[in-house]
Amino acid sequence: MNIDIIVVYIPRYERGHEIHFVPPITGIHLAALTPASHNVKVIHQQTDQINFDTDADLIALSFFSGFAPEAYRLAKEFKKRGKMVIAGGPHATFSPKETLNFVDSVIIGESESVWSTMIQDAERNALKKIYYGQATALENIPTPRYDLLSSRFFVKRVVQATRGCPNHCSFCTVPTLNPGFRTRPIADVISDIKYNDFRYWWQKKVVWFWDDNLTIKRNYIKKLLEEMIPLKKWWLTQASMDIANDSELLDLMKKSGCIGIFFGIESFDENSLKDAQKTSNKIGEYRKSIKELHKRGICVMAGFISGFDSDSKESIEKMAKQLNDIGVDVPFLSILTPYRGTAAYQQFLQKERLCKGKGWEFFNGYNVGFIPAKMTGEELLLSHRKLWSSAFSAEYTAVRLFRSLFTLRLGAFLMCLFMNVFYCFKATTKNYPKNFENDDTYRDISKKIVDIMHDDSSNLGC
Ligand code: B12
Ligand code: SF4
Repeated sequence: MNIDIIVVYIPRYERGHEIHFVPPITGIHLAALTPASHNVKVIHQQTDQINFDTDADLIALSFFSGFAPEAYRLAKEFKKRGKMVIAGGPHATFSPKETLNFVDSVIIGESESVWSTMIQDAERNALKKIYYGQATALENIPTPRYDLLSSRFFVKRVVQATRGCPNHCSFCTVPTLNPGFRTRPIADVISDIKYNDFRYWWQKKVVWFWDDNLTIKRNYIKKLLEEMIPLKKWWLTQASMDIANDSELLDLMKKSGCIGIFFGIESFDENSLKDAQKTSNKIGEYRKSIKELHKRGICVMAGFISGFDSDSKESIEKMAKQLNDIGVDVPFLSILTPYRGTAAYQQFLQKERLCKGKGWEFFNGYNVGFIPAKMTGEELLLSHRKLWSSAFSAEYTAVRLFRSLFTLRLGAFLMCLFMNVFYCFKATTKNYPKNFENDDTYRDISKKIVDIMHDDSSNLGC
């Protein structure tokens, strides 16, 4: 059977990305799990054209909530051409009933336990409507099919060593999507890291862990890092801020080639952190924690969210300076987005604060899909854009780059330089985050689902 796995995407900037930095792991992981008797292609809509006249028998769509309207558009086009269409990923998992309006079959949760059964059923033309994936042990996971990635991705080696996170941040679906914290055998992870059939030196050098929270289980991460030392790679991941108190871990991170850590700092406001149930973040320690990473030359990337109930226009706009003051090297600035499967979603639903009539395209992390507490949705959007523009202004970018020249090791500096220039270029050429109020591409498709998208009976088992 011919299978096209499509990782769906809607550009989140007005003119898209100038360069495609790092790919998702989902498509190339599913391709690696596919029995060798099938022909599989992985199409990342972010970089590749969609071919509706493909010879594929089965179209497998993976998508986040913000990309659901495009996934539904693709599904309609493929169905028109007589293809079998299936869907999985975070959106289909939490909105299976809605997704089934457009596709033949949906997988809820992780797919390792059911992917080959699903393919067999498709071959027999006997797909079930719903497949329930179990969160299984992460043994025998094959190396992702890096060979199927478009040459347009700058970095290619994305790896996953663990799944899940023991924390329960109110806006995050990880605890429900990937229940429990599970680790892969270290030998398997090392074998992914040793895959080296890439064209450019940086693609051979960089290992990007797409884990939810890689450093949680200290014994495991320390063993993994010991094994990574002789490989002389440059690696990055996301972690909780409390790692800053574990100097043994930080030293090992440095020794094994860590160049970047992403922290979800989220906010400079105590009440917002409480709202977010982000108990591990201590505002008074932000600067000191970042310094601990800088001491080892590691670049600190950090996520900040605008739109918590305590946020005002002023507090949001102020963050551009605050994040520079505490030493963040690369900021990621998003708008609070209540995804299905989170505590935040339940709260907004109960308080009738979800915007009726706004489709899932508003749930891409850069638009407003709920009613904020202290301002209007338009004001929140405007404050976020002001924050984004000033954080990536030439002035603030120069401050970060100048500091990083003296604090970061080579790989970390190069990455910091690259990412800051990437965002600063967007800001100075006015390639802003896309505002869906001004874009009606998905209006018709979204109109069809706005009545059911927040209907809780659409959730069939998560
Ligand atoms: C790595 C990651 C990223 C990376 C890579 C993005 C990407 N496109 O993959 C980066 C940092 C760029 C990123 C960015 C964002 N992310 Co992100 N990210 C993750 C993370 C931590 C891991 C995902 C992953 O690779 N897992 C490993 C792979 C192997 O598993 P998987 O994708 O879940 O797929 C499994 C199953 O879902 C299933 N499956 C998936 N698709 C399909 C399709 C078919 C047909 C089948 C059969 C099965 C199947 O099979 C797989 C194996 O079990 C998740 C958290 C999580 N636990 O999911 C958040 C997560 C996916 N991200 C999320 C969000 C919101 C975003 C942003 C919008 C954040 C923002 N505010 O900007 C941006 C969007 C950017 C973009 N361009 O896509 C949300 C999505 C929620 C939702 N309902 O949509 C998640 C769940 C985190 C959360 N907050 O809850 N992210
Ligand atoms: S620490 Fe990160 S992965 Fe874990 S629940 Fe919070 S946001 Fe999600």
